[in-house]
Amino acid sequence: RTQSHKAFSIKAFSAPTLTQDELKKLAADKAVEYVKPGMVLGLGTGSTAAFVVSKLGHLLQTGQLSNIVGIPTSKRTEEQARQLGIPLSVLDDHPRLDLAIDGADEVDPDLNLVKGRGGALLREKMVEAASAKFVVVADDTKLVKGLGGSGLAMPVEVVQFCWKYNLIRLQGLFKEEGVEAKLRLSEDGKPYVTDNSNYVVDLYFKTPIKDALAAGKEISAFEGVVEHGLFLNMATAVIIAGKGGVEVKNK
Ligand code: ABF
Repeated sequence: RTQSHKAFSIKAFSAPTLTQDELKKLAADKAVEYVKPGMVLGLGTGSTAAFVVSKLGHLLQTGQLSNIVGIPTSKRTEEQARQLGIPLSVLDDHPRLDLAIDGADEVDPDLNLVKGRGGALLREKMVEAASAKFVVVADDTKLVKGLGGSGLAMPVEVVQFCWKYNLIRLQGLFKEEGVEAKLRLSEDGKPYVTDNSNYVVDLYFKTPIKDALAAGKEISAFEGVVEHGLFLNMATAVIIAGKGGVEVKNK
């Protein structure tokens, strides 16, 4: 597939001293410009998406925005949005969203993503698939040449029942990439449990995934796999903040 997206940069500032959090906030502020009154909005999860939720709360509280409904992608985000007074609903009542804004763990040159290190990939994928537009917010540390290329986890949500069986099958599927599969643990050493009461198997690749589309289909075909963290052909735009400024890449 050719890289057909258009990119442009806004170099309105020189930002060599900005922290990673400040870069995330810049990307979040840019994304919020896409939000218009009357929209049904997917609210992402993670530290970058939290800046988006926080900005939306501020705009609502100061009367600069009105009449939006948020669909949170996790219990954490629901809690944050509720505290900020953002009106909330669920997919069952709003099965078609206007816009979703969320972070990512990896972004490749075709705007395909790895998501889910924050553990919310199932609800994120459902909400973002239901949205007419999906805008990703990230700092430039998330850019990779190929998915899996960061060396960090690519998560797969699995049912708790016989999770090890799926861990072994996932490890076998990616022999060529030299994958290591690990059950995600919480800080207390117990298995991490998702908002939908499942476990997460994290896949660590030694080399990027060769064919992410095929890989996604193969992973999904395993019985007991609930969802995987490959978000392919879903993002309509990616907003990346780096030292040089904010870049908007459109699909
Ligand atoms: C969510 O939060 C996840 O899909 C992704 O795993 C994570 C990114 O978090 P952060 O913005 O904190 O890096 O978007």
